[in-house]
Amino acid sequence: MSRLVVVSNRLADPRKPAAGGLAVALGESLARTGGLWFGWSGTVDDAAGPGEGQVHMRKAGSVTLATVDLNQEDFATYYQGYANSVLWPVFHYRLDLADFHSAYVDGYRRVNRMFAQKLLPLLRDDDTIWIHDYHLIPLASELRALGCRQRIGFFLHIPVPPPLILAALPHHPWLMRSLLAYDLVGLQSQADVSHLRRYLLSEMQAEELGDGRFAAHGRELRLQAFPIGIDVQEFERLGAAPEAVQTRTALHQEYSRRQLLLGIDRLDYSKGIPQRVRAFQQLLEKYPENRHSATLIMIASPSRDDVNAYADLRQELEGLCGAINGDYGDLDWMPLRYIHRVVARRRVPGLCRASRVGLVTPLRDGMNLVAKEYVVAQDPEDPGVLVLSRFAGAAEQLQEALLVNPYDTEGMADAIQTALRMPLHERQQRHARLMERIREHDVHWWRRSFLEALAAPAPAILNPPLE
Ligand code: ADQ
Repeated sequence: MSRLVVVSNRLADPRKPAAGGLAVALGESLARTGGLWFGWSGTVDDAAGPGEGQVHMRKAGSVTLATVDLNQEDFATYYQGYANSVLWPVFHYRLDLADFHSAYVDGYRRVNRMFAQKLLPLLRDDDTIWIHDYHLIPLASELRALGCRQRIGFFLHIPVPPPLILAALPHHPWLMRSLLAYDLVGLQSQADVSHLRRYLLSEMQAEELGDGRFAAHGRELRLQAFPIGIDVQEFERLGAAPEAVQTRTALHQEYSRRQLLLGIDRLDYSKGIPQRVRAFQQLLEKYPENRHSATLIMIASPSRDDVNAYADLRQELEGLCGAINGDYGDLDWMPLRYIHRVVARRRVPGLCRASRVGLVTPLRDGMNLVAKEYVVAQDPEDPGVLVLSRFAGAAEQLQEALLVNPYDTEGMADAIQTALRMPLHERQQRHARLMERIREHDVHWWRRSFLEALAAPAPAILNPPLE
């Protein structure tokens, strides 16, 4: 069996309970074959010059973790700059928030090149390489330029916008062409595949060969949707553990006469958090019977605080929450509890289960794992209702959720009201269908199906060097 080499911007220890589905999935695949996990150490260290980080190697069980430090300039240009102030907003359709600077793209290229140089000597001939996410799009083309001929797959965790949005990205021909160095590109949804397909045809004059295969610039690329799932069994185990039960019981006691609504996100403008708060306000306004009886718990963990758009969002949200609590709150009831913190992973299932409504309302999201976690945490006899943005990748699979347009405040308030009033048999039916799909397409299915597709016979034209 060929060794798996996973490359992602950040790593997790595969032996420790992981904070999210991705770390679990990757850790497990690696532990199975004994593999190598390569990426940034998370440390910024100016000892080395730009693009000259040290590699640190350590073992975690059968997995070797190889990490590289970043110099301050690399961190500011590659990570904060091009990855999080250019690619993240553009791929989430927010051209207005993108901050284009040539120093950013230079840093991004430099770090991808450095990663390729540091990774290459660690590779074996029969390795299978699986590269993750927008930080590392050009990594395969940098590896190919150094002579790497191993099978390389790429999975993008964030959405792909329509071709004309991508085309607004300075350097998009270079960036998108670097995708051709991969043997397989995996995306979250059919919508993403359709956008990238149209980009390849219109901007890259690719030839469509059928079955998701394209030829361009003398190379062949395969495109396919692999919607990421969660580790259902692990999440169920977590839900049955004492901490989850305690969290649920404490919330039930505290809110015995009230219905809880829940939002859990990273504090990110793509997650539609202010829009959700406005919809909740509209709910209280339009359906006053919910005053004193509904409480929205919003847990938004700090994220990328040093990028301007995130600091602005935090201020906006604090103002909004304060205003709603001031306008509608009473001595014995606060409509909104806003918590700017990460909650311990073991408490997430309890929080979800105690909530009658799960609000997952991103403006754009590659998938959104919270939607799946919320459903899995429910009691099948008395399940809560998922209100889900149609613009989350998860909406393609989770059609039995109440699908909403997060830009339509009133429509969202109506959907929340429907969720709060939904009869038991309808909640049960919807929940059962959602569970079926989430169980079938769990994180293990995702990993297996991607790696099987990557192992499929090689394209006819394999790896001629990029010009
Ligand atoms: P993210 O944007 O980080 O991931 P998401 O899919 O929602 O988002 O997963 C977040 C994970 O972190 C979930 O497991 C959730 O429970 C946890 N989490 C979030 N906020 C938390 C908080 N405040 N406290 C505790 N835990 C919290 C990117 C893409 C997504 C895609 C994933 C996986 O943006 O679209 O689903 O990768 O591919």
